Amino acid sequence: MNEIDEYLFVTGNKDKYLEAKKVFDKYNLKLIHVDISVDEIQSNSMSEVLIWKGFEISKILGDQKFIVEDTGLFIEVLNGFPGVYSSYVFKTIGCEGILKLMEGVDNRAAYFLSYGMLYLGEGVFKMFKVKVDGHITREIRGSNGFGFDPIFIPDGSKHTYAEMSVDVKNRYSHRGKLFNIIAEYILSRGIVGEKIER
Ligand code: ITT
Repeated sequence: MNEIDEYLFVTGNKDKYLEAKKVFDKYNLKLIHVDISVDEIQSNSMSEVLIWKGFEISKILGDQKFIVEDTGLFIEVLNGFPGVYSSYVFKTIGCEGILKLMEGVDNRAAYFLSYGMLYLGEGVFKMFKVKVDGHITREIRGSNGFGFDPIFIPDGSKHTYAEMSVDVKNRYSHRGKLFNIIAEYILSRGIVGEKIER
């Protein structure tokens, strides 16, 4: 594989990388894990936070092509909480805390929302967005995955993400779908081919 087929995935979360890599492998695109921390702005807009983060990272990586992704879990009965605060809420109250907040609540509807930013160098980027509907369980189920995986069942399945292998989770999940769309975009635009011809 030529080095110009490589894309960097900038994330502090190794599990996110492993899921995304499995999708890119399928397309023969090479995804490399890079962990770079940059200051993040506070905003209710996930895409705004992501664009800011992407541009901060581009100052460090120069014209290398990279992907950043931001995900949140939005629970209907909690007016979208934890949403943009998912990372903080997971670290503080975790899955158990969410289940406690929802004790005795019948409306379990929730969704994962993921934004992906593909940075192509020279200030050019593309944003992608995927939403996956599902519901919150009444108890912790499964031990695979990470984050809110043990309490989220995507529509179309009877299992939580934490009861699925990475391959099965990728078939249902926000991240699986997002990286499929990004890979298809890269290949359909011939971005790899364009670079090779130079
Ligand atoms: P980055 O460095 O890529 O930002 P992160 O772990 O902070 O890594 P996000 O901001 O995208 O990732 O996600 C916010 C939180 O949402 C994260 O800490 C998890 O608890 C949860 N989360 C994200 N993706 C998830 C998934 O696929 N399954 C379960 N929980 C997820």
